[in-house]
Amino acid sequence: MMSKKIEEIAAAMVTPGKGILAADESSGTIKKRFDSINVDSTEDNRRDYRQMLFTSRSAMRKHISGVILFDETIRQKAANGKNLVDIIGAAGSIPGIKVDTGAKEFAGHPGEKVTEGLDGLRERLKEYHRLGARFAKWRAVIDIAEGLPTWGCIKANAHALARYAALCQEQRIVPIVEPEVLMDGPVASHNINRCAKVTEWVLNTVFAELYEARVRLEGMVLKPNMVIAGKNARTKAKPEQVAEQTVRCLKATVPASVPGIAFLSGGQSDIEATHHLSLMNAMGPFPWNLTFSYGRALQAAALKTWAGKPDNVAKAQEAFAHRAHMNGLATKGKWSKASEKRAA
Ligand code: 5MM
Repeated sequence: MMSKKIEEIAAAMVTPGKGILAADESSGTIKKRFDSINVDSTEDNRRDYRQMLFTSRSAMRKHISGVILFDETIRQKAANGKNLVDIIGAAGSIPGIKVDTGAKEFAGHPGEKVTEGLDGLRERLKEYHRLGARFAKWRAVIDIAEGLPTWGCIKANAHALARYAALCQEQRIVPIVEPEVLMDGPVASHNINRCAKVTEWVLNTVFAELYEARVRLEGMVLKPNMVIAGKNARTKAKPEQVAEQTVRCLKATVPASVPGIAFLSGGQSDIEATHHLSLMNAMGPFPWNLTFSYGRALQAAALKTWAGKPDNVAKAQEAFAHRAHMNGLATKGKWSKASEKRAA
């Protein structure tokens, strides 16, 4: 019964036509985003911004299956006194929560990080479930650089992801398992082939750890990076190469019992992230649904349009709805550059 419920939630999170809004920026990250539009990162501004997203009716109802929240947001009320969590639920979307406490310097491994947050996690999950969260997220980051990543870093992060996922399922919460191979590597040799090798290594390690931790794959969602060249790579890969190599890598590593894969955008432009997802879905069918769990690639246009001004709320919601719609098309392999124009 317990696992059946988890399986149903996981399936709903990756329904074709819909995807996940990652709105769980921690204090440092949301400040960076607000700095880019010259808005102070106050509690009220953060609330107003996120309220603007969650009350964007057309986006939320039609294309957003779930929203990942930060601890502050899951406890916050909208200006009219309603809980933000209830606003998300009323739109037919599932509230989720980021439960890791951040990627920290990994002792003995210069240049690498390990994600923390396992201490007290069982109790925190109980509270988040009471507050309305039905899924959670934990993000591990893996850097590509000269001599990196190390086996020690991949193993430690995969182990933590698996322990987190098992605890979530124990508490009837669907774990989003997010091992992110970063695009920001400083080395010019960080091309698509290197990303493919590292991503395959990481995903194989993560699924071995999930198996040992007795995580039910039917009740989880994987949130990986796409296989893509690093930002400083000498050669940039074509969209078709990104799609082909990502699908090849996932087929080689992700068991068919996983219901869905919701990609992160990782620093890709809005259009790139949509284009890549659409190309992949056009190559299907696959054993799992392929969808989005974007932060920047879903929010960038809306954030810029909002710019902290109440008068801009309606326009910002339109920008968000447009991006959500485009990515909804991409989950069915039906997006094209013409769709952007038609919708505009
Ligand atoms: C929304 O950003 C999430 C939280 O990041 P921090 O812990 O660094 O504040 C982040 O985990 C996000 O969910 C993933 O990176 C995917 O977002 P992008 O922007 O890469 O699609």
